[in-house]
Amino acid sequence: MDYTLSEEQEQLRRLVEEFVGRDAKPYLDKHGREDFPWPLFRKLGELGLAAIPFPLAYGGGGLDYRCYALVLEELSRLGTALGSALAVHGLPQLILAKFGNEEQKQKYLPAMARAELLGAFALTEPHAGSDAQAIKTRAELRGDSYVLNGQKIWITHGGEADVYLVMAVTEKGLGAKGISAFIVEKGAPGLSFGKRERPMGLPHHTREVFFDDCVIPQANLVGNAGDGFKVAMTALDSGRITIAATSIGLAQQALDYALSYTLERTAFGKHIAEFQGIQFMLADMAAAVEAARCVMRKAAYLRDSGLPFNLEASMAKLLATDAAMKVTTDAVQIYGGYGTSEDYPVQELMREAKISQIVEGTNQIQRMVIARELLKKLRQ
Ligand code: COS
Repeated sequence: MDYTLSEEQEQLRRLVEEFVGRDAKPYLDKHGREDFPWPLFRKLGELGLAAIPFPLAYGGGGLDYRCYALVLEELSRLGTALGSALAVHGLPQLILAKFGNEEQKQKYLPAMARAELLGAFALTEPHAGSDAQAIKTRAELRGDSYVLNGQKIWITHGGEADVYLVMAVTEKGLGAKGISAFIVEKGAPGLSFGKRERPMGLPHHTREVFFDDCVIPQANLVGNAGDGFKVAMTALDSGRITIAATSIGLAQQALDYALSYTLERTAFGKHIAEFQGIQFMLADMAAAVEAARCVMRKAAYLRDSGLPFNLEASMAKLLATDAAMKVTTDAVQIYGGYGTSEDYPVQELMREAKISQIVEGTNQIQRMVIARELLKKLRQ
């Protein structure tokens, strides 16, 4: 496994760096982060960055997860506004690419790759977050339609997205085997959205999603009835690599801000970079970012090689988001009072780091997955 970037990867990184400097940062500085940044998302499509690891045959980039992670990391130097949008858009793409039938792939994947359609992933419910099997949204087959009733919460891109990958119960009492996955298009009768939620550190657009006798064609079932839990877990395994990548990008940015600041700010007649207390903080921050990056790249490498990777993906998510929390908190500390000011960027990065420890499986869930995998290996 090679930790250096190939020429192709370096070109890709530079393409994203230029996009961030030329388009994304000026746009977000001007318009803020409250609303979904549609022009930037469309631009990602034009640049061929909206479907990096998905099949060429359906308009995707056909690149590997290491490239995808690299793009997400570089984008997330802006904070996670755009990186997490791309990562979330990737969950329904992954599910359709892996479990969708030919008709579903043709219908959605090319348009999602061009960023003409935005995707969302709808699993979480008010009483079912970590315990994903406990979802209550029902889907009943009536004639040649499914009728959905229930509620989802904290849905990133809720109300904005065109294509929702929704997990719902098709047969009660079967636990995981009673859950199925569906495509619900925006505009489906009986689909509506709640008010905009304002989770700390997620810059834009999560909403509740309601299904009130929501009618969708039977053809919108993805995979077989009863496959939905495995479909969702499979997507989250890969999603955890992407959350690790976005967290590493924002942690690296916080570290870079802190490093520069220590050479600007003076105290007691010298730059604060001269104080060993500050130097030790910088060293620990850099070590945490680099360690997380190595594990994240290993998880991506295993996935690219067709090897089991969910243990490493959970480790990467755990280490990267904890590193992001530590590094951004220390960056605020190094900036002192200014670090808490909205006029400086590091407090926002710290807020974003906090939510990264919760989304796509809390870090307690990652520990459960890691321990299960370790014990499974021992029992084999
Ligand atoms: N990939 C494929 N299949 C998986 C899987 C995975 N990663 N994890 C579990 N499964 C399968 C199991 O093999 C089992 O199938 P069989 O009965 O055929 O063996 C089935 O799914 C049920 O598995 P299990 O009993 O282990 O499920 P649990 O309810 O114990 O849940 C955890 C497992 C906790 C790992 C799961 O609920 C989880 O990841 N929760 C967090 C959800 C999350 O990330 N939410 C955030 C949403 S997006 S912001």
